[in-house]
Amino acid sequence: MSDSSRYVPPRVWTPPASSGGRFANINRPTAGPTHEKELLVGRHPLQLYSLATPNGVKVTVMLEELLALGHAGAEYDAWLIRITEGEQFGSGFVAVNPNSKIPALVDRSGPTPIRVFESGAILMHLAEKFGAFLPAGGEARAACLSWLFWQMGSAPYLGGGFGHFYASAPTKIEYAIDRFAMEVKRQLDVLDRHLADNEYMAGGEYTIADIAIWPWYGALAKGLLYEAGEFLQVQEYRNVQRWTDLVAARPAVKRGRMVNRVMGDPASQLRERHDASDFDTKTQDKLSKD
Ligand SMILES: N[C@@H](CCC(=O)N[C@@H](CS)C(=O)NCC(=O)O)C(=O)O
Repeated sequence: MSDSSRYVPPRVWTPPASSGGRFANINRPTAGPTHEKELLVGRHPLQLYSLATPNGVKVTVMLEELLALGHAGAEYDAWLIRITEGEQFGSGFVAVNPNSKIPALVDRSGPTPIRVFESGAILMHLAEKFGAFLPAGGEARAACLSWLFWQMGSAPYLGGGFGHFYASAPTKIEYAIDRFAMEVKRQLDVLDRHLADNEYMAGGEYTIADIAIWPWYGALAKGLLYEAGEFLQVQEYRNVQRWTDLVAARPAVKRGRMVNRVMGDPASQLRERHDASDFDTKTQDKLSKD
């Protein structure tokens, strides 16, 4: 790797042998599959291919919320995609998501399967399909969609910007960390001011805006992302703390965050979910006793 303070970009960029950093092995400058691998299909109408990162958790929380409301059509199989092993580049996954990123959903409830990728699109697809967690119209719908798309535009500065340079990059670059810490603190303040006057993101009602924002900014507020709680003084954002606790207390949220999880307490890891009873019988602590 070159000394970044002396780096002069050449006229034409060529990929380095290794860019360093924690995710260097999955970075490449081209799209498309790297190998043949079909996706498995279970018995439920909805097939999810994912991992319990913040983007993945949005969808499993949504599905668990829909099931909790009694929508049997939201039954799902959640298959594990290990992105650090390059499984997002298998031919079957790329056919569902040409962008090779989790989460990806195939809705098999109709005559022809419908593929949906991008977590925001998946949340909207499910909300519209079941008529839930997306207000029907007026100010509440506009607020819900505004905050949903705020999350889609903002989180890359948190993950790809701040998280990358603070926690994953091979060298600590003060300029980059300052730039993205500034932006992330600004984003937390945006949320904090809004949540001072609103119980949930879209007003009085829990919606897909909360479901999208909580896995990123709730985790950040609790110091669970990038071990950056003290660095960013997250406890100062009192209204974000209140809302984070409110969302975290929901039973469907507690279940949704366990699905496709491969890290942490074994009792919190339900690596694949194919039945509601799996939460009681198939978590890693139970499986490893077999
Ligand atoms: N905007 C996308 C982001 C998805 C995304 O970045 N997924 C990451 C995990 S959180 C991923 O699959 N990364 C694998 C890779 O970049 O190769 C969404 O909201 O669905």
